[in-house]
Amino acid sequence: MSTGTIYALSSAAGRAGVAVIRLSGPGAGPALAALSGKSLPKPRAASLCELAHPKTNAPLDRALSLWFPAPASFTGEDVAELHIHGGRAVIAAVLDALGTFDDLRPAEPGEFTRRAFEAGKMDLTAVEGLADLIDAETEAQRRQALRQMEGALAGRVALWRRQIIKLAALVAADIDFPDEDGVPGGLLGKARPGIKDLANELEAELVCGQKGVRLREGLEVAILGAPNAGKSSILNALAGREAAIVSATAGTTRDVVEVQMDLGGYPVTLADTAGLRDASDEIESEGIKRALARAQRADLRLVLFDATLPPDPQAKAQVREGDIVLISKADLSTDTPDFLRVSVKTGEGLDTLEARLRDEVVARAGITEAPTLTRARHIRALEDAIGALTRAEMAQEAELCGEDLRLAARALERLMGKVDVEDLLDVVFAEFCIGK
Ligand SMILES: Nc1nc2c(ncn2[C@@H]2O[C@H](COP(=O)(O)OP(=O)(O)OP(=O)(O)O)[C@@H](O)[C@H]2O)c(=O)[nH]1
Ligand SMILES: [Mg+2]
Repeated sequence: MSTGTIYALSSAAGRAGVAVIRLSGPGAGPALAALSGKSLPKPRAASLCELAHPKTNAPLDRALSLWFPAPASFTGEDVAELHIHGGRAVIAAVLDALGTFDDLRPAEPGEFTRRAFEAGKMDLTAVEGLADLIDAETEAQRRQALRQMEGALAGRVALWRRQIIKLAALVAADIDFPDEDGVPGGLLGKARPGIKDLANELEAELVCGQKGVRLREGLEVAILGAPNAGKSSILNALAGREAAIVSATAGTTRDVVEVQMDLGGYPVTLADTAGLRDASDEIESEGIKRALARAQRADLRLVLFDATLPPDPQAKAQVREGDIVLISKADLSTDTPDFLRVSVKTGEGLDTLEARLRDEVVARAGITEAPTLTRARHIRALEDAIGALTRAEMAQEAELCGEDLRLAARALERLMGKVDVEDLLDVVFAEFCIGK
């Protein structure tokens, strides 16, 4: 439980037109009154004030203040906001003045949001959605985070939980009236199809959930091929800048070179790697080891074959289902094999490659409109719920079935942060920066 009155700069650090300092807790009102030298302004209306240091009376800044009395505030407590000029010295002076109040202290990272959670203003998935919204770098990430913050995921989870509770009531009735319908265990038999349907629905959700997690974390695309096949040239062409060194010397790229891209709203990390061959050079061998490790964990791989050479056997051995196979340096050879031909010299095939990449990324991370799981934590909770539902469906006795349904409901409650949250909270809120 977080207590006392906290304050922090809630806008980004550094020079800006306006900076926002936020206070939350019982001391917020008295501090605002003392700094502005007048009584509290009308709730939720901007009011102009001259801020002065409470001890020395020296003027600090002319500011806008906002007053949100409890409980109608972000944290559910008394909240005051100061919109001051965003110069570093102004911010430092106002924070310094706030530090002179005995009952005020600087906020911990995420502490404002934590108070909102503890006041029941947000469930844990909404808190995570807010953290993701602040961190969102692409359009698709922003949409996903906003939906989650607005409770789309929580709404679905609550619906599933209600279904489980209904099924549990049916099973409990079976314990109380075991011979209902003249058939022993009749009600348990009635509950079974519902349990199975729900387990299937959650199972389908897991598949979408993997996409949600990928969208949140970003996808990895690795570029593989023989030395000199033109991998770095492709990376540079896709990135639109000279991120990696290109040269006619085979074995130029040693380390993994990464470029972050926004492909149609989806975040992608493109990784150029060392050309695959049996290298005797120690540094190059290490580079090849890294290339293979990267290829292993990549969501998608581009495998290049030089149009002027016979297909390289080591690169060929790497090709697996789902990879995009490319023929590079298409300008140097007119052969037309069945693969996508590209040339960075003439630009041939580059648009097609980009469109293909985008399609593949959308297929792996694309979310349509349904809210979805976005974190490993959500996936685990859902897997626990599915496990418990599957056991419940197979249970021969109503007591055992009821117990597993209870466990399934508990897994969903954990997802929303309603139970077993203590160790989770520190992890979730540590993602926030101070002032959020
Ligand atoms: N004509 C032509 N030359 C190309 C093309 N793409 C790459 N090259 C040339 O091929 C050579 C190797 O290109 P890189 O992009 O460095 O190849 P790489 O696969 O990264 O090579 P390593 O890092 O050594 O494994 C350079 O001289 C490039 O200019 C192309 O589309 N057409
Ligand atoms: Mg290279």
